Amino acid sequence: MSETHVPVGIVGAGPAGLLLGHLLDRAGIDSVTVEIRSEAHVIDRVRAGVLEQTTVELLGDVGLGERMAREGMRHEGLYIAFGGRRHRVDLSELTGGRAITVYGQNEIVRDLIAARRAARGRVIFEAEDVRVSDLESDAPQLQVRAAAAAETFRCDFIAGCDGFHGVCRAAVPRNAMQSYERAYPFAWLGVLAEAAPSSHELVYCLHDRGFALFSMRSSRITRLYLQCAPDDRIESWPDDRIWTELRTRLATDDGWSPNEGPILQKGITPMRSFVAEPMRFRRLFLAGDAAHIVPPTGAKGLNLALADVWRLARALEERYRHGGEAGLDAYSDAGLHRAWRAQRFSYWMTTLLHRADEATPFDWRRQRAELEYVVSSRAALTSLAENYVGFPLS
Ligand code: FAS
Ligand code: PHB
Repeated sequence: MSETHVPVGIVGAGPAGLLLGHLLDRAGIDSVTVEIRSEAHVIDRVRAGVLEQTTVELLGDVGLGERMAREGMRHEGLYIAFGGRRHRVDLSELTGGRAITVYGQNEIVRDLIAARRAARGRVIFEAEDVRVSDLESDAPQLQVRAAAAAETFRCDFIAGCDGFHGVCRAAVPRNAMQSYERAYPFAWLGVLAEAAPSSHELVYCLHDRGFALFSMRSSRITRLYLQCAPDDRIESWPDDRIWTELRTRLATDDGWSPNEGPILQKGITPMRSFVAEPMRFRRLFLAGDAAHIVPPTGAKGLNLALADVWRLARALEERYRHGGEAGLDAYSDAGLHRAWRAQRFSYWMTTLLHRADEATPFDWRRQRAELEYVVSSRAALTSLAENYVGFPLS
């Protein structure tokens, strides 16, 4: 077993872990990233698709914007549909010119891995037996077994970027962290279809039969979601049933409906809200889904994860350059402020646009009245738009 010192040990090579390694490298701070899955798996995993303007600017500022600028799709608006009608939300007009960009999370991960490789950054894929320990000491340990060799890294700091089911949060003593959680009585069935998107902007839809979302990945690939039961199994959703349901829920009086085509990928995602407080235990810092989960209705998860590591990298740079701990000490409060604001918005979008089985006729009529208010009030539209395009980093 070899033991090496490295300033920062990063657990998880999702968007948060990879971006942190990249930002630290630009600041001249050495790190090692360990990931249990293969490189191909983390690249092919289909997840987020909507980037806040703030995220696009951040990636552009750190040399990761070239392909995104070429292949990403800037959207200045989106649609909210109900009662058979689409209502356009002019994000740009309502926010002084800000917008979102549609660019797949897996494309960001591909760009990040290429950047790590170009910088000869240490990213260990298919790591086994990943453990963090000695968290109460000034030199926490990160242990991995890779390619049958065991390795121990003595770190100054560990960044837990290992998602909701990772080892880092689980390693924090129970009495040192409080968690807040809400599980939703529905899930999302997501599909990737080889079909040219029939709308240039996203369509969020509430139908009597439940929620549906029309999104995209490119001029050839449509991304679609529909609300299903939390315990639904993908086997009970053959492709023709999926298209019948999407056609029914998304069709609008003006004759718009999604183009159909071969389904390339499909999966079911549970819906939950989760926050762990604080986002730090001694020299372990949690970032992204390891610290907080939002339901994807507000398209905030990835954006929050990247904002966390932007903040953590700045704090570590301050620590290594000037010896200051102020940024590290402020990391958790600043992260939780942004996370709870995104939790509020994501909860609101989720309850606004999903059909809850236990809803009473009163709840259903009130939900409809809320939708009618939102699409007819400039104040409500502005609130939706500013939350959707995202707030400046802080
Ligand atoms: P990730 O979960 O992406 O990465 C964590 C990594 O850690 C993984 O690669 C995992 O394999 C690894 N890991 C786990 N345990 C480990 C261990 N013990 N040792 C080493 N490595 C370990 N967000 C948006 O902003 N916009 C959207 O449109 C959007 N849509 C979504 C749609 C779906 C279907 C889903 C599921 C999520 C969506 N999200 C969206 C949220 C999503 O993108 C997450 O927030 C994002 O992946 C978080 O990134 P990370 O924190 O890096 O966590
Ligand atoms: C996506 O394109 O995958 C997507 C878009 C908007 C969401 C969630 C996911 O709210």
